[in-house]
Order: sequence, then structure tokens, then C-alpha cells
Amino acid sequence: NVLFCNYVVYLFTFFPFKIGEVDEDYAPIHTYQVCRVMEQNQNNWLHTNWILTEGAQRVYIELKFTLRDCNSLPGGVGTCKETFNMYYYETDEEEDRAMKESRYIKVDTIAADESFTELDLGDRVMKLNTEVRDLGPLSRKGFYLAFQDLGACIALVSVRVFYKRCPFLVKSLAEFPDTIPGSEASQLVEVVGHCINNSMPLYEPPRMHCSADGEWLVPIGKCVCKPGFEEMSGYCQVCKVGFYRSQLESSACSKCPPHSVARQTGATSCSCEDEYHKIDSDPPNMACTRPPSAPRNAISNVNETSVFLEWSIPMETGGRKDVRYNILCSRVLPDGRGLEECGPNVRFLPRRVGLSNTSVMVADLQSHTNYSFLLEAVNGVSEMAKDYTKQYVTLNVTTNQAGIVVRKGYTGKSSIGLSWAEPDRPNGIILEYEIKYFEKEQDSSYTIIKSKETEMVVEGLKASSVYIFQVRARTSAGYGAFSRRFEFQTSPYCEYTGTIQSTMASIIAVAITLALVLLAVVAGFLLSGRRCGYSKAKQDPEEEKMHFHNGHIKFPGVRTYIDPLTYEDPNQAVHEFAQEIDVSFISIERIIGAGEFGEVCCGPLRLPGKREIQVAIKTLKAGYTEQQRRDFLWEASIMGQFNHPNIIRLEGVVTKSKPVMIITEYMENGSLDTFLKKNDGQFTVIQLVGMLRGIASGMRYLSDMGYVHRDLAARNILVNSNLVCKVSDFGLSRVLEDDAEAAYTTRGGKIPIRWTAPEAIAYRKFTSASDVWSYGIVMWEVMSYGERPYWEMSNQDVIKAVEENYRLPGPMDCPEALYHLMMDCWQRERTNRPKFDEIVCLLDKLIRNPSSLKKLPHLEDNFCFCEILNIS
Ligand code: ACK
Repeated sequence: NVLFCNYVVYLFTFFPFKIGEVDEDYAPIHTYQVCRVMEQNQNNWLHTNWILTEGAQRVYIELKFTLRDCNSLPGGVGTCKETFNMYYYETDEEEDRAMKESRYIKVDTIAADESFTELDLGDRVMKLNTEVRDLGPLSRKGFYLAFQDLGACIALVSVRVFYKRCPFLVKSLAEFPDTIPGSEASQLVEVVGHCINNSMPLYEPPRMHCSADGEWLVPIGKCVCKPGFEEMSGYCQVCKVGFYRSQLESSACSKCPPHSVARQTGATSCSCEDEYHKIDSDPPNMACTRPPSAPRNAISNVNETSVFLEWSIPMETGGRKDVRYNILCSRVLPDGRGLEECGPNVRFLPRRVGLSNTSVMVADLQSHTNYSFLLEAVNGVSEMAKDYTKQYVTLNVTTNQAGIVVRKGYTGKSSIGLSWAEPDRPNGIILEYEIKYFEKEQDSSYTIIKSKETEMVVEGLKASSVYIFQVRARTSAGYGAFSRRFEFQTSPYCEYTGTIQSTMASIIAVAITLALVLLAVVAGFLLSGRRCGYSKAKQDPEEEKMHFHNGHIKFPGVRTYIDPLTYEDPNQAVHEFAQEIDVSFISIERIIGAGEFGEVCCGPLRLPGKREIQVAIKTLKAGYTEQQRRDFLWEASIMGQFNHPNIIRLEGVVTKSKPVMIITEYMENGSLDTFLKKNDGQFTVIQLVGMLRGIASGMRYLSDMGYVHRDLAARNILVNSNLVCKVSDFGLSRVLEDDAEAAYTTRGGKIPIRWTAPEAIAYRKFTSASDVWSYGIVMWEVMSYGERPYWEMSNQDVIKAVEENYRLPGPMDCPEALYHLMMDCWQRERTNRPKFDEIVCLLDKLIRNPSSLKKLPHLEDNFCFCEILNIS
């Protein structure tokens, strides 16, 4: 890499004489010598002619010389020198040869490594010294060198002046020109390469760095052949006919995939043959494909008013893996009046269109009715194949008598509330119902009880046990068939194991709870006229009494949430459950956030005769419609029904002046997700479990009230200054409408996919069990300090992953017991998920026994998720 300019320079002849010598190899050499060691005040100069730098900023001077040892000189040691000096002078033009010593700048004093003596001279062999010095930074076109002798005995054999440069280079299809390095030894000169013919930069232009030593270093980026070309022997060659190259990342031209052609050279893609298609997302190396043929071997299985349809995959899938099935459902009208499309009341499980499995359950059909189902297979290119005639398979079915569907109401440790609807078209007037039940897998002994009503509470059951229930009706014509089996589970006992202190604490807690329950019962009794009925459950179903509130059926002894929708006038619901506050009692101090309907502010509330408290004030912005006002106040009608330390407390509403406001207690630390992100890693496990316990307790209260939240997530939990977590954000569908996380599903609803149980996503089965699923996600959010569940995966990928039984891995440092609980909350079968009272119970146990929180899960427990994320 080093280019010697080989400036063996011409030197002036003021030396007294020039003699022929031989070097160490006895080769003859000519030198410039001076040896005035005997004379005083020597100042002899020798300078070169003008040397062009050719743009080099740093040049190197290699000197070869011999020097006489002063000690070997007889008598002249006093003035004898063993060094000489080197100088330079920069100029843009060749100048007068006359030396102007003052203009020269000293480079260095040069000493010999080896000097020679009289003896050596006798042999006529000179010991050659080589010294290299560098000059720079140079900025002029050229320079002179000069050597100063102050009384030494020297012979200058050669002066070579050179500079270094990085030579022209072709690397990774990029050309880099001859480059002169920078002036500093550590400097790297960046050079942008030029892509050779038919190549282009990959991501960024290629670059190399030229070092002071003339070496190319640190290559960055590269060129690759343009699409339609491939690299061969360092050049880009065009793809042949029948071959293509589309991506910059692939190196060689590939043969066109099946059913596609490239008729010219240099193809960047292949085009599909007639009747074959591709969609944008198909990879270039995928064959062109066709729509599938119709599904085969379709069969139906009628069960009362449900039909199970099953089929086999089509004979011809069209070469694609994305075959999906659509169902067209029509009701056959009597008397040959044709077909009518099934309405929205018919349910398809898991869905009607885009089915990936070869079966579907169609439920809620009319009894004793003929239906016609058209089954169609489609794939990714079905839409594109305009000339393709769709192929269907038809199934005609007739439904049977609708069976009785039993639903579960309030569940206690020893009781389960049941309700059912009267069967349609019963064979005469129903006289009574018979309820048969037994503990699961103990069907040899069962109990039968009777009821005249369509609901009852079955008591005397074992805690934490699964029971099977069947109901049948009796008319004057006798008993009908028993309904299918319904499985429901009783709530568990709460068992504590702990130290004496904790037992004492339990006793105190139980005593306090009892006192509170007593108080609540008395208060409930007093308030029953205003809100909801309370009464003790009766053992004999014949004596069973129903309680109504605004047309709402309530089970005895259970206080339930009342859907504001049951009020004809929504204003009545607001004022039944929320206190009207005069706006003069409120001062707005500052804005704390933005809600869907307007700003959220905070400030003091001074109610007469009450202590001043800080409150959050949700406002309804001006210019609202009546519907928006109703939707806004909806939340207050719900919140006002709750009274629990872990549910955000409603102080009241302002509706008689503008702006309309909802006043709630103020939570200093705002929403839980942001709070955790801000305080990443700052809490002990016990503190985190304490927060989770609070949320579970609030949720237990809501589920006991029969209220399903549907949007439980850390962003909807508020935290106060004592780290108490409270559930907030109430409403029905509206809650989901204003949640940025909620996404539209195929059924048209808006659902926060990452937090929602699969059955709620698939067929809107929102229950307390689906809230438990969401609670598991909240646990995960809390233990990972506000990490986004499933990270940046798309909603579709989350649905797929969960359907395929993958679950979030345990957060870092999450105790095994907590991860276990999360996984239980994410059981596919919702009846297998824990109930909120079991969750509270377990968390209490963990808090009382902190050593149980020390155990971290094994790594393989986290394996399930890594698999889909391809993390090894
Ligand atoms: O995360 P944040 O600070 O907590 O921002 C949102 C914002 O208002 C919009 O909803 C905050 N916020 C809502 N209700 C309350 C409340 N009762 N106390 C304190 N902050 C609240 C919420």
C-alpha cells in the first residue's frame, strides 16, 4: 500500500568532494560527504530541489547515511559532532536556489545508531544508518528539505521522500478511489464507494476508511445487484428467461415458482399463468394459486335448537394453506314461500365467516323449523378470481323442540341460584318444574326438588364442588324430557394456615367482618326500599319468594347491580343512585387529564357540615347531544350503586348546571399502568401483591353484585397516595367505545383484545369468569411494572396465539405462586378459572406467608411463549 515516490533528490555540490564507496554488501555507492571536524564553527548546508507533495499532507523522509565516531579521530575531538539537523521549508512555487536558512523549520536532530572508526575506514566498509522522519500537516504544493552540518564527519547516501495512500479498491461490488490519508496519524478518512454497474446500495451507501498507513479499514454497508440481476465473479449478471430475482437480500436468480412465468431476461418477478393468482402478501417464491373447490362430506347433527355442522377439507385447496369457510344460513319459509336469511339472533360458534376449523355450532335457532345452510370454502385468492364460479355444499336441517337452558345466578359456598326460561311451545300449561341435581361424577345418588317458578336457590351443597343440574317441566300431559346437563360450581371455603399472630389477626378480622356484615344487613334492611331487596334464602323451593326492583328479579339475600337500561328514563337512574351536588360546593383547581367526554380536573369539595375532601371532576364538554349526556352520566348510575374500599367512590353528580360533572374521590397516583411504569422496580413483592389483593377484592365485590366489568386492565385501576388500588371506568358498551385499546372484532363489537377472555372475543360471552381472565392479565401487568401484554404483537396474532394455547410467560422475578395463579385465570374452560373470592383468599394466604413468594418459577415454565416468539 505504500507508494514510494522515490524522490532520490538532487543535492547541491557545495560539499568539498564526492567519493565512491561501497556499502555493506560491497556494492559501489555515491555519497555526499562533509568532514570538517578539525575546523571551528562549522555551519554547512545542503538542500534539495523543490519536491511536489501531489496533495499529500504527510510525507516521510528516509535517510541513509554513515557517520564517523568522534573518539576515533585523532586530536579533533573538541569540535567534532556526531549529529546533523534536518530542516524543511514549504512553498507553493519553486524558488531561487539561494538558501535562506531563516525560512527553514527544523524537523529533527539526526544521530547515528552506528558510527564507524578508522579501522572500518581501512576496510572501506561503511556502516549504513537508516532513519525515517515524517513531516506534516503540509498545506502547500511543495517543499524543500535541507541538512545542516555543525562539524560532523558524515556521508549522506540517499534521501527518499514518499507519502502513503490507500489504493483503488473494489469490494462488495463497490469501487473506492485512490485516496490520500489525512494529516494526523490517528485520522481515518471516510470514503463513500460507488456501486458498480447494475448494483445498488443495500440499505445505505457503502463506506470505507483510509488510515494514515494507507490501509482500507472499517467497511460499512455494501452494494448488491439490482433486482433482476445476480452477482457472479464480482459482477452483476442479468437473470435468464424463466428466472427472477426480486429481493435485494437474496443473492441468486431463482427459477419461477409453479404456475408462473418470466418471459424476458432481467425479471424481478414472475407473472401468474391464466386462472392462477397471487396476493400481495404471498412471498415471491410461492406458487400461483387458485380458489378452492367446495367443502366435502358435510354432515349436520341437530340438538334441540342447535345444529352442529361438520365437513372435510375441499378436494382442491388451490395450492394455498389459508383455506377458510363461510356459512350462509337461511330459514325455509313455510308453504314454499322461499328462503329468508337467518337474523342476528342466530349464534355461530366460533363465528360464521372465516372459519379455520371444519366445524361450526349454530345455536339459538327457532324450534321445529327448517333451515338451509350453504357451506363455502374460500382462500386468499377467491376475491381475485372473478371468473371463478363459487362452489357450495348445501345442508338442510330441521330443528327440534327447544330444551330448557339453565343459568347460574348468585353462588355461595353451599348454594347456587338457578334460573331458566319457560320452554317455547310447551305441551299445555306448565304446572311445575322438576330440578334434578347431583355432585359431578356421583350420579348414582341425586336429589330432585320442585319449583313453580323459573328460578330457585339450591342449598345444602358442598363448597368448592361441581354439581350437575337438569330441569324438566310438567304439564297436565305429564313430564317433558330433562334438559341437557348444566355444570356449576359452588364457592370455596377460605382456609388459612398461619402463625398464632395471624390466627389472632384472622379472629379479629372475622369479628370485624361479622360486625360489618351485621351493620350492612341492618343498613340494607333500612335501605331496601330505596335500592335492592335483602332477604334470607329459604330451604324449601315451594316457599321460594322472588324480589323485584324496577322489574329486576333478585335472588334472596343477594344485593345485585341494577342495569340502568332497565329504567325508561335514564335521568331517573342517575338520581336514584347518585347524589346531586350544587356546583358552588366544588372548586376546580387544575386539569389532570382528558376523558372521552371532556377534561378530568381536580379540586376540593366542601359539602355543608362535612370535612373538605379532594375530588376528581369529570366534565362533559359543551355542545353535547342528549345521547352523549346520557352516556356520560351512565357511569355515575353504575358507580353510585357500589360501596367498597377498592371501587372508586362516587361523591355525586352536577346535572342542574353546566358543565355537567361526575364527582369521584381523588386518587393521587393516577392510573395504575402509568404509575407502575414511572416506578419500575421500586416496590417489594408484598407491596405488589397488596395492590393485586385490593383489585381482586374490588372485583369480588363487583362479581357478587352481578356486575361484569368487561374492561378490567391496569389503565382502568386508580391508585391513591397509600397505594390502595381501586377499580374504575364503569359503563357497558360505552366503556369499550372510549378505550383506545378496544378493537373491532369480526362480530362488530369493540373489545380490548389483549385483556379479554377467548369466549368473550369469540361470542361476546362476558361473565365474571371473563373478568377473571382480565384480572390475570392485570396481575401480569403489575408484576412486570406496566409492560404491555403480548408486547407489540398484533391483536390478530394475540387471538391466534391464545387460541393455540400459548400464554404470557411469567414476568421477570415473578414468584411461582403468582404466575401459577395467572395461568389459572387463563384457563381456556372458563368454569376452571378461579373465582374472585378464591383469588382474594389465595393472595391473603401469600401475604400472611411471605416465604411462599420467594420461590421463582423454573425457566421451562416460560417456554410456552418463547416458542411462538421464536426466542430460544
Ligand atoms: O393516568 P392518569 O393520571 O389517571 O390520567 C387519567 C386521566 O384522569 C384521564 O382519565 C386521571 N383520573 C381519572 N379519574 C381520576 C381520579 N379519580 N383521581 C385521580 N386521577 C384520575 C387518570
